[in-house]
Amino acid sequence: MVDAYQPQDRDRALDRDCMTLSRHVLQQLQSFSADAQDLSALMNRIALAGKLIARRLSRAGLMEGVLGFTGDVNVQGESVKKMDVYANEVFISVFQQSGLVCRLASEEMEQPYYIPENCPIGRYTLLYDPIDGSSNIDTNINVGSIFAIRQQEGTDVDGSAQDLLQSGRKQIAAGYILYGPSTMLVYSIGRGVHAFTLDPSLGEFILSNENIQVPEHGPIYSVNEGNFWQWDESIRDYTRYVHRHEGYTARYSGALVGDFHRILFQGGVFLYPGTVKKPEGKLRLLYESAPLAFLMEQAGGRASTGTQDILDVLPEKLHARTPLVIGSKEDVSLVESFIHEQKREEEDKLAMKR
Ligand code: AHM
Ligand code: MG
Repeated sequence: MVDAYQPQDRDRALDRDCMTLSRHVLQQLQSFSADAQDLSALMNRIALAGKLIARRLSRAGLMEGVLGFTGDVNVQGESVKKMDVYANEVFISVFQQSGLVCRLASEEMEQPYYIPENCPIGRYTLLYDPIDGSSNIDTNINVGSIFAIRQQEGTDVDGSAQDLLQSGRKQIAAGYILYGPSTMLVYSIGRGVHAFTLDPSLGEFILSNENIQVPEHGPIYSVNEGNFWQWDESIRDYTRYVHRHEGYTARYSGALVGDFHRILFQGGVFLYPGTVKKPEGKLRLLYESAPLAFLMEQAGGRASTGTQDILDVLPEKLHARTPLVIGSKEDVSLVESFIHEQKREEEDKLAMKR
């Protein structure tokens, strides 16, 4: 016999379907103040950007002019993909006539982009990586977008963006969108980390995981081991350690957002250390490492350069890079212990010479 349908079942299902991103922000802040409305509207626009990008990615193989390179090289010296350009412009478009964001800074633009009509009242800057992991696009593997919101503290029209050269503790919100088998948006406004899944039938991001906590330790280590020859001895020692101990498993997708997402849910550590070719690593502080560090700390984990908390790093320029070690507390500490050990040995050697 089928159980009788209970009105409370319907209420629960409806309540779940109604927990949209904008409602969740307001609920978190427990306020309808202007600031709360702003943050809710900001997240709503970012969600719209995510939906537009997800839609284009889902049909990329069927459309002309979506996949492949543009032929240009960006400020980072990397070849630009057509999807990078599209996604970069989507974020600008969704904030036009919003009155919210005066300035946007991204991986794809040498200098910040101003939306003049928003600037008299727009009090926020959006920092973002429009398509993270773009090498995955042409083979239909997951990619993401990363974002952070900061209060705007300057209106430098010379593009130097001096006020952005502050620590990640200045972020008021951060998150990412993962374009995977389903599209997910994960965010924090400093009150825990929450994940939303895009329900295609509604066209809305609906709350799927609230108050995510990363395990204290996890089995995953995520690093591009093809760079082994380029690493410091300490990072080589760490990888030798996990190779020789039971309980570790390697996962590396080539898209930080996907690798981070797995660690957030299952525990472990992601590393992109400095290399011979890139002594500061590959990842950019302001719109890759710092937003994810904000999320990881909110989820009870840690993010480090190896010697300093990522959120304390002061960037010297807009597109500054940092080494990144991020994930479960115990696993980040283990990587750091190898780095400290190497430093100590080097100091001892120096002292002996004197
Ligand atoms: P991108 O933003 O230009 O795509 O670069 C960042 C990506 C990360 O998503 C990923 O972790 C890393 O670069 C992969 O780099 P590599 O191919 O050197 O392992
Ligand atoms: Mg990136």
